[in-house]
Amino acid sequence: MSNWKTPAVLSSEITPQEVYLRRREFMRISAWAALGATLPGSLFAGEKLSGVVRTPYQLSDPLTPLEDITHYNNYYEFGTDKESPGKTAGSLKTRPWTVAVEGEVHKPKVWDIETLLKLAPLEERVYRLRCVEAWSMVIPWVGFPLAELIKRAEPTGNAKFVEFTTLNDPQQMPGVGSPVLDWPYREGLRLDEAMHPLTLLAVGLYGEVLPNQNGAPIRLVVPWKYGFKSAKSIVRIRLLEQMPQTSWMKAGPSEYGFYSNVNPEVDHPRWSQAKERRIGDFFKRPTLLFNGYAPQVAQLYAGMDLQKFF
Ligand SMILES: Nc1nc2c(c(=O)[nH]1)N[C@H]1C(S)=C(S)[C@@H](COP(=O)(O)O)O[C@H]1N2
Ligand SMILES: [Mo]
Repeated sequence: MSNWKTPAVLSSEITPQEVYLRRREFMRISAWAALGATLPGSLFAGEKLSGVVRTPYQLSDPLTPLEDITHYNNYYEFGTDKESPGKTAGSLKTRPWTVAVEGEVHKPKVWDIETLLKLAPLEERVYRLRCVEAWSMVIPWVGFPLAELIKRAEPTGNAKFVEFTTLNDPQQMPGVGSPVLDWPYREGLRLDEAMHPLTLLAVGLYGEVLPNQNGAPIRLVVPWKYGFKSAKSIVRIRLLEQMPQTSWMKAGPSEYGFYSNVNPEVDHPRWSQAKERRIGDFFKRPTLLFNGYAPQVAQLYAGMDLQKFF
């Protein structure tokens, strides 16, 4: 992380006015939610997360405003347009919530979300998110490394891949009635990618509990891969010997490979990946190999033909 610096303050401590005003609005909503809350200590979207620590995993790029991060979303379970999740994901019930860790592990376990929130120190990390649709954002996530959870499961010698399965509940998710994807939404990583220190399980952003539309209560963030690899609202993590099928591979095998590393030189069959539009910017900027994380992750793919393993 030689070119990264630990900041003097958390981004959530220097929030712009807009964020501050939204936070007050959230706090009003949270106060109402607290009145009806059944579980003491439950955390709702917009509540401030305590004990968040500073880490060197920060970018100097200006942060994308909270308004854009929470109102320009891909979350197909809540509709395929960017505005729907922000309007309808309120119906997602994030408590009670469990995440099952199973498969090729010595210690399978069903984790309660409240326990997961205390598994490891919550870190703030500012990462770029590059969507396969050629736009990008800069997001101050709060979370902990996925490796912290996987190592507690003690993978067997057979474990080579990790499959992520997300919630599939037609009662709460109007989009799963549509055949646009094979539900539940499934994603996968190689075990070494999953154990990489950059790979995060996020539970918040801008210092606050994750808004539903961003994948509450817990979602994956893999900053060097296209955004669709970062599965939202995860309910199951399964270690496997064989490479799992993913929802996007099934939907379009020639368009979405298992790896899906950000690569300006490998175009999507229907559009170029050479440039991207940072949300909020007018001009496009060049896309960076591995989304700019090449110094940290390129060695994972040494000797691989990235045109073939796209
Ligand atoms: N369960 C689920 N996870 C998902 C998606 C989805 O439709 N369903 N969309 C993906 C895509 S395409 C992107 S770009 C990111 C967007 O994350 P954000 O809305 O928090 O920016 O979530 C990913 N995770
Ligand atoms: Mo995306």
